Amino acid sequence: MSKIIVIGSCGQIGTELVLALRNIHGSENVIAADLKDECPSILSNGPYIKMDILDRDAVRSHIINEKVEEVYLLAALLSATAEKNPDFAWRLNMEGLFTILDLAKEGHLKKVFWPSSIAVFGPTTPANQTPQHTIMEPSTVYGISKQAGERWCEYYHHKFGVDVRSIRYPGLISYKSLPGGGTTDYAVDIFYKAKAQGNFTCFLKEDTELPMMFMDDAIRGTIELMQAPPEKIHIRSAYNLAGSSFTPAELSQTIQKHLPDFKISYAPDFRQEIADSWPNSIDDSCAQKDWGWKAQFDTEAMVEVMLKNIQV
Ligand code: NAD
Ligand code: AKB
Repeated sequence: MSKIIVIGSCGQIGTELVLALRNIHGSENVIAADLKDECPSILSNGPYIKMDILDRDAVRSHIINEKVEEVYLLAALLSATAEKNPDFAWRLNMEGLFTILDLAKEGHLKKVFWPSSIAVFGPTTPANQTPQHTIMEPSTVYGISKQAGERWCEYYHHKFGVDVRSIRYPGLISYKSLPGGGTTDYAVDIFYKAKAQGNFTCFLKEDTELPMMFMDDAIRGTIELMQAPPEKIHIRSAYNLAGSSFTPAELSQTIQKHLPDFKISYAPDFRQEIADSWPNSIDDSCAQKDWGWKAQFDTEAMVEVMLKNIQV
């Protein structure tokens, strides 16, 4: 059985992705790796290694010595954190990608997954049903790093035959792990505050529509993309993927169907400008056509599962 490593495994996506991959490939074959000293107890059913993606030599040695064949590279700074530390965000988000793409180019890896984001789009992009191929002038350091990363993934595929695959994730909503510094994080926090205290102050304006997705769909989409035969993957930058789009006001109305006394108020901060530069909704017809993608959770279904599972 070939080995898989998930780098950035202790974050919002990594936690759930490691669990899903271990279910498919066996716990001992999926290595969780992260900068953190210890992994969350939820991942204690398999191997964990402390790894800094910026330590190129250590990453190379581990992957080559352990005969790892598939990498999921999730370590990054997200949009809000990146704006506070642009130099480091650029370094972290780009250097790690080159380390992994180079290992693949040298023949050490068979497949690479590296996530992109709706942040590749910018204020000049058509905001509604944003197409796969369109104007991309991102205005955040995070978006610039993701757009550059997409270009490099495509380049390594075309020039060197690297089997790298990617998705432009929307804002992800989950209850098993918390988000780590993004602009869409409000759409997770709102559930904790709704259950714990019955009210929530949102850092975005009430009418800020953004593309979102429930984590189960994101994990399934990631695995389906990685399992698809290479001849079906026609896009080697990153695929648009859509779940459901909503505003903070619409999300709070859906929550109120379950918790009628829930109240929301608004205090927009620096993240409003980031959100205003992103699309309202996404056209994912290329992913549907190429490898059969289809979201399963709409906003109502997502809200029901979140409220049922969040413990406060
Ligand atoms: P996260 O912030 O929750 O997790 C990132 C993990 O990377 C953390 O556990 C952190 O400790 C680890 N990490 C940071 N620096 C590291 C380093 N130097 N070496 C090793 N590990 C390091 O992020 P996430 O939400 O899980 O996102 C994962 C990827 O998916 C990122 O590339 C992100 O841009 C992308 N993405 C996420 C979303 C989302 O809504 N969560 C949406 C679009 C794209
Ligand atoms: C963020 O808000 O930064 C992320 C993303 C959409 O990339 N959730």
